[in-house]
Amino acid sequence: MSMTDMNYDAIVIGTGFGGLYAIKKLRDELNLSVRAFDKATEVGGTWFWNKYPGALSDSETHLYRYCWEKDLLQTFDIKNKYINGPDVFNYLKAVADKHDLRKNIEFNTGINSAHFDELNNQWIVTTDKGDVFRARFLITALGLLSAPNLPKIKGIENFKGELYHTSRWPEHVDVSEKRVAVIGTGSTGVQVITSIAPKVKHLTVLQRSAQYTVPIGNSQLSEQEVKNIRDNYEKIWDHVWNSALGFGLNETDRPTFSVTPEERKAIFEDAWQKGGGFRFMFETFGDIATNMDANIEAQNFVKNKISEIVKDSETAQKLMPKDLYAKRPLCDSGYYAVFNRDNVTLEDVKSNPIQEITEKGVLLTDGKFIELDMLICATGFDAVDGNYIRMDIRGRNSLEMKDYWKEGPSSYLGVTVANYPNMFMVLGPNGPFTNLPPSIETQVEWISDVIQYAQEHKIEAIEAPESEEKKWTQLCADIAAQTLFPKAESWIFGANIPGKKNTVYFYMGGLKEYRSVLTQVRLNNFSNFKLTAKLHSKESVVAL
Ligand code: FAD
Ligand code: NA7
Repeated sequence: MSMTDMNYDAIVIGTGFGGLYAIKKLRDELNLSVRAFDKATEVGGTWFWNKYPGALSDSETHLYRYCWEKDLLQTFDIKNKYINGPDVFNYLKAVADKHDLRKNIEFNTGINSAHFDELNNQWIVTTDKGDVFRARFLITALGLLSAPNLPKIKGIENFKGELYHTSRWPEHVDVSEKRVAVIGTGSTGVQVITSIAPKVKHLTVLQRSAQYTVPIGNSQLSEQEVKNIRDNYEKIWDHVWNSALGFGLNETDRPTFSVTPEERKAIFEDAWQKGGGFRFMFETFGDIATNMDANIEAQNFVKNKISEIVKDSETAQKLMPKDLYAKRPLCDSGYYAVFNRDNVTLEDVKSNPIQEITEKGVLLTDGKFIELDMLICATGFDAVDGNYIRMDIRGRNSLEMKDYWKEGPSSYLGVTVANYPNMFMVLGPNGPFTNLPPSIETQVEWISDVIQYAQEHKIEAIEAPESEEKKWTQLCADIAAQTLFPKAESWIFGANIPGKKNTVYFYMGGLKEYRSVLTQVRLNNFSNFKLTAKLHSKESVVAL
């Protein structure tokens, strides 16, 4: 490659929902030269990596896609209410094919470092193959649930059986007739456990925290239902853009205690029958996520269901969550009933922790040894900033991002970071907590607008001031504090990783409000950013 081949207008890292749209927008609408990179060997991001049995989106099929891709909506198969992992992967591959995006992507290529060159207002990006690329703009679509959390358990490296993390699931794994254990009972654990239980010889679930989960209510869509979606697409998305969560729900503000106990039970029961985790939390009552007493009502409803479903009372007791109902709401395809199977055992590894993993299996503290052929870690992710701090990212004055974010990550609008000019994040820290494709689209379109503005006004560097970043971080913290989410220990606040800063990682003000803030910044011509233009080879700051 010649030096000019290594110079681009924009570099995109990551080729999931975010990166693919960024390539298309910048290349096809702004006519920029774009180079994209992914460690993966194919597009898809989350859905390339998470090929574990039972992988399923819990956003409904017609909303877990791009709103702008209207042709594929008409032609791409919509089978079920919820789309499974392989079908999301196929959908994203179809998007890449249709728009010929692969020609801009270097697969199997990790980006090790990205350094800002202040003299030239460019990013210098180095791959794991040692190649160096330059670009004015850097778009980091690294994924917020993408850096695997591998549990540090004594002896895990000695295990001689098959060992997998769900987000690095290889093809052709056969679980049938094997003695399998799963560590982790989050969204992923719940899916993988429910899916493999009927196939394995014996399944041991190693549960640290019990979970509230409700039925997903997945079903095949009738031709008429698919037609309705296709015919009413604009209306459906209009509703999404004007909602807080972007899940297509009827978000209610009805208070839990505005109805009688009988009515309340009937409303919960109705939601249970209909299915959907976000529906159960946000379509039943408007205060479950904000009012402790309301939250307890929802907790009790699910706990009663556990008692009804699980036949063995000791197992049912172990499955009773101790925490608030204030993690990302889960849904399942028959999770609690799995524990009625003769080939499934539940171990509470909070009261009886894993002491050691040996060549042959797992040793618990009480001396019980579980012999295994396969150990599956459904132990989640170093979420949100995990992939950022794994990279060597340096901004002005060679400031390392992992140092800048030592006290917890910060951003302005979830997209930009002070001291890191011309770098734009998709789903960066303190971005919206929603069904994610609508937020990704919102951010990519805004990023494209900023870049277009910079190009048209000959601005070489655009950067969020620290004051705006501080205000945004405070706003995110204030909004989160009005909810119960910070009180439950989960990845949403960084509580799942030992040593990770327990702080705010999301803007919980809702999609509609978020979009309106972004629109306002754009209408004001990004005047609250530091915009640096190059005039007669002398730099001048044109707006502060
Ligand atoms: P990702 O899809 O995570 O893509 C990031 C890409 O960046 C990856 O391919 C990675 O390899 C690449 N990358 C990262 N660092 C580097 C580097 N240094 N060099 C090169 N490449 C790099 N969201 C929902 O809204 N609804 C759901 O139902 C839902 N279900 C989910 C289920 C699972 C199991 C998981 C893990 C996530 C789920 N999510 C869901 C969240 C999901 O991650 C987002 O919806 C969406 O797919 C994120 O897209 P993205 O492009 O931002 O990131
Ligand atoms: P989660 O929700 O972070 O769940 C991880 C699970 O793994 C959870 O039950 C953890 O218990 C458990 N875990 C993690 N480390 C350990 C160790 N060392 N020992 C025992 N158990 C452990 O990740 P998921 O992949 O399920 O879901 C993440 C998101 O992806 C999800 O919300 C969807 O948006 C998609 P803990 O609760 O910490 O006690």
